[in-house]
Formats: sequence, C-alpha cells, structure tokens
Amino acid sequence: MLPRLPRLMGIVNVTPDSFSDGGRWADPEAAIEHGRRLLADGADILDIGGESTRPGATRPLVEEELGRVVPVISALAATGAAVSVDTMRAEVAQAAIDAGASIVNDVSGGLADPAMLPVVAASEATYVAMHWRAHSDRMQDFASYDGPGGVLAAVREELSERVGAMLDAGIERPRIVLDPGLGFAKQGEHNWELLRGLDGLAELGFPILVGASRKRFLGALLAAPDGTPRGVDEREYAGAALTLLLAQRGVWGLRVHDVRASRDTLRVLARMTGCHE
Ligand code: PMM
Repeated sequence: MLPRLPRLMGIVNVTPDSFSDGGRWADPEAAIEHGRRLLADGADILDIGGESTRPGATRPLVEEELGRVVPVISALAATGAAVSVDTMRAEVAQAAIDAGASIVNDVSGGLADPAMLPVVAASEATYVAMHWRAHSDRMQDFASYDGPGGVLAAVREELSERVGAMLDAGIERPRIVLDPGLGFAKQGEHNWELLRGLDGLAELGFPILVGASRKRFLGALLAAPDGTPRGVDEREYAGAALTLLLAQRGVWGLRVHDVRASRDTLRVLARMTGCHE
C-alpha cells in the first residue's frame, strides 16, 4: 500500500535566538501572524516553541517561556489549528495543553524534566520524543557514537529506553512518536547516517517525525567552494528534496520552516504516486 503523506509541522519559534529565525517572531502578534501564514501555506500542525535549542543556547526562565508560548498557542488553537508545543518543561506542556495544544514535542524525550512523562500521561496529548543527550550549551560534547552499530544503533537503543519510560509512566503506545534528533549531539555525518538508516528506527514500531529543515548539516552540504556554509534562508531546495525522500519512506511527520516548498513537493508526489494527501 502506498504510504500516507507525512504531516507537515510548521515551525513557529517565539524566541529571540533560534538559529534560523531567531527574533523574527519573538513578538506574540508576529508569531500568531506567522502561524496563520504557515497554515495558509499548507501546514497540518503548528509547532510553537519558546526555548531556542541552537548549539550553545542558554535556557530561558520558565516564566519567560510560558509568556512566549501560551498567548500564541491560545490564539492559534482558537482558530481550530492543530497545535504542538515544543518544550522540555512539564509546567509549560501543561499550560500549553490547557491553552489548546494537542501535541507535546519534547526534544529531550522526557530526560530534561522528570515531571514531563506523568503530565503527558495524564493528558490525551500525542507525545513526540526526540533523541537527546544533553542541554544545548554542552550537547556537542556528547556527539560521539563509537559503540558497535555507530549512531544508528545508539539512537535506536536510547530511544527504546525512553519508550520504556513512557510506557511505564502510562503514555499509551498510539500516542508516541519518535524523532532521531538531527543536530542534537550529532555531527553532520551522524545526521546523514540517521537519515539513510531511518527504516531501522521505524522498526521500533512507532511513527517517525524528522526535523531537518534549514539545519547546519544542509548548510555544510551546500557550502561554497571556499567552505562558507550556505545561508540558513537558502537551504529550502535541499529541504524539499528531503521532504520528498522521507515522504516516500513513510515518515509520520516533517518539522519544517519552509512549509510552502514542502507542501508543493508533497502535492507533486501525491499526483505522481496516488498517495493520499
Ligand atoms: N529541532 C529543533 C527544535 N525542535 N523538535 C523535534 N521534534 N525535532 C527536531 O529536529 C527539532 C525540534 C531545532 O531546530 P529549529 O531551531 O529550526 O527550530
């Protein structure tokens, strides 16, 4: 059977310092407007985050994070949009659910805050658990995968441990989505290996979300002859190529900045293959 097309999760970073769009939507009104534009461009879900996870980033206070995301989630969920909250904090996840979010996207897979899994378990939210090893100010110190099977085996094993914790906490299987965590405690080549070997991760039996959009490894791939990385705003064709390839591999979702480019790509794929949109 042909795979269903992946859901497009449009990114709304309500932060002053995210790597590709830091500061652009830091004001709630600008973020709400941006979310509306992404919906018009074809987003199925809006992923709203108030903490930058760029390598080296320091964490905002919980009050700051709440003040950034809650008004934006309330406004966008009130229009009927499917909203996800990108947070590692249980308190923020709870406030987001109360404001209308139906997905909790936790880049730490429950490792950053011990209260996260119980909060999600007590809700009906879908839980996206990403592979993660440490906070952004020191995650690149953990980007080594020297064991047998390399990065693929390590990510698979560490995510399956997290699945065990989620099930123990009472999050039912159908609510769990896994994410390989491209760029989080990973070097560029690790990201490529994970993308090539994604089917191995899918063997765990859970839907897969991938966030490759505009990331540094694409800038490196597209670097100028002198080695200067391609700018963050000029990586959308590489992103669209990944959208196509990953859709053909049957991923559940793609977390993207350039929703229009990905939606156009999926429309072509649907017409060519008969996948349903
Ligand atoms: N990447 C970023 C933030 N949140 N969430 C998931 N599930 N997967 C990701 O790969 C991911 C994420 C960082 O990227 P950004 O600064 O472009 O938002």
